Amino acid sequence: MNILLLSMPDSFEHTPTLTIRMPNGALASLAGNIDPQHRVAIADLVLAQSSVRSTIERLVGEIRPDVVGLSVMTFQRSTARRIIALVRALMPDVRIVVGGYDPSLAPEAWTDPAIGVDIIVRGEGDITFREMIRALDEQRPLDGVAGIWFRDGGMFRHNPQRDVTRLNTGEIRLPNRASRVLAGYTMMGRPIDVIETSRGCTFDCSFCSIIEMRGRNFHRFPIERVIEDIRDAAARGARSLFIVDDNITLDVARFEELCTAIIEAGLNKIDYLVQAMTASIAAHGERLAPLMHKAGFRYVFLGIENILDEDLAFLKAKSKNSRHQDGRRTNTAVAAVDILHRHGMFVVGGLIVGNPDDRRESIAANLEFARKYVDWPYIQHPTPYPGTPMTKDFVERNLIVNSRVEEYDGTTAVTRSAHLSSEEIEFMRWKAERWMKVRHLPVALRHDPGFVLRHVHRMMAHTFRGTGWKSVLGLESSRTVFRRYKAIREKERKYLDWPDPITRAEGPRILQHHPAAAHS
Ligand code: B12
Ligand code: SF4
Repeated sequence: MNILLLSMPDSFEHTPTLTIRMPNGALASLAGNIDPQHRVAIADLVLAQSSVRSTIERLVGEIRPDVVGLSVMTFQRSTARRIIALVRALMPDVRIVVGGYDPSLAPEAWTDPAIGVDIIVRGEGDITFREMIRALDEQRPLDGVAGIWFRDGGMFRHNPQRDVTRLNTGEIRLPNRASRVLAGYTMMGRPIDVIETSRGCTFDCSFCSIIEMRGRNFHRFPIERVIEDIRDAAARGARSLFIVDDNITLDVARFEELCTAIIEAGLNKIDYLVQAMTASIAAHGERLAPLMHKAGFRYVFLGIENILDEDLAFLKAKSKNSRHQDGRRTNTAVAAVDILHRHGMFVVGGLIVGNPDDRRESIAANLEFARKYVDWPYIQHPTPYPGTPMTKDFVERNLIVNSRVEEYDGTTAVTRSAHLSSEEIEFMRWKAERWMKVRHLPVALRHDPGFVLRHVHRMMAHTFRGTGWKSVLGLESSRTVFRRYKAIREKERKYLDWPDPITRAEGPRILQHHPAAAHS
């Protein structure tokens, strides 16, 4: 069979796609796990953001796919529907499969016949997709494939869920990077790829989709398999690797073992990026951080979430961000940042501001923390993704003000707090964050001088979208610039000129009335 796998072009706001364009790890894993007689092509559409329609038309013409699979996050829903409609117009009989976080956790959003989806893969896809393709190829019924919903006449049949896969058995084969058909993955000019070393997490932060997606569990790939995977990525040119694990720092001893294996294999010339918990780094950093540095780790995305206890309690992220010290629980963010800095690494600071009880001072305190401690801000607003406990809280408190899911990109405030409007929350973050990003420029310049010198004006233009000579001279307020930025961002969300078959708003239930307090 001919299979075309697509990831969506919609990108986030934290960095311009000019500087970072990463492959979608899920698609290479799916491609590596289908039977070898099938022909598979992967197109990460972030590499063709300005030519999505023509790229799809070309690929569909060249590949003549029997199956098209799309990997979709919630904020990419509308783009995915347009792409499906375009593909259907080009090949009316093609089978359309959707997977990833949104179809897994909000499958009912994909069943409307107008959208044109045939099969929804829920949860881990590697084995499910393999079995599904086998069934389609052998023209067997799909009822035997666990983990899918599929169209049967006018309705969707719901097959039983599939258990999460143990990763130490070899059942999940290595990713197939050779099937990627578009080029241009980059991290500031260095070719970048992604690898996985484990899946799952045993925490249950209220904003995170992972628990609803796969339950509370943690499975590890054998270290030798990870090294083989890194070798494959490096052989294909990667000089930078993002480790996409949900929470690699759950098993620190194994993480240390991995660093040692990377060093021994001579794979430590690569720049590694990884996500980590502050509590693990604070508790084990004195041993772990030097090893990480030696292994090539450069950026650590720290899930700080919030520095205020009451917000951490709401986010259910207190235990992963604190430790017992001198008879009381203390926040571990500062200690973690300090250890990473002392060992030559940079901190991408993940914070969430705009929680239900946030006042101006609580947001300002978090922004001040970011200004003082983090190297690159990754500050988001609580976003009601399907299936998270936090979404339920926001619905119950009537705090969701925006149901246009294409704006659920993390940096658009779509909820308000009991004291501040969504616009005010977003304005505060936007205003502070731009300048934090400028501060990191010299570091980037030292590491990648050629790239930065060539592109600095475009990097700055992205960070300061909406700014003009009048604002530089102080002749217009930052509110005016913010509104202009919002209008630009709105336009950027239109990735292809093909109509969306569904036009109604569809987020969780939204607020009916705005209390006066919303503009304090
Ligand atoms: C790594 C990661 C990133 C990396 C992505 C690097 C990359 N290019 O791959 C970075 C840091 C850049 C990132 C950014 C964002 N992310 Co992110 N990210 C993750 C993380 C940690 C792991 C995802 C991953 O690669 N897993 C490994 C792969 C193998 O597993 P997988 O993606 O689940 O894929 C499996 C199945 O889902 C399924 N599957 C997936 N696609 C398909 C397609 C088909 C056809 C089939 C059959 C099956 C299938 O099969 C796969 C193999 O088993 C998750 C989860 C978490 N713990 O936070 C969040 C997560 C996916 N991110 C999320 C979001 C929202 C974002 C951002 C919008 C910002 C933000 N708010 O965090 C941006 C947007 C990115 C963009 N497009 O611009 C959300 C998605 C929620 C939702 N409902 O949409 C998650 C779940 C985090 C959360 N908030 O809970 N992210
Ligand atoms: S520790 Fe990270 S992966 Fe685990 S539940 Fe919290 S945010 Fe999600």
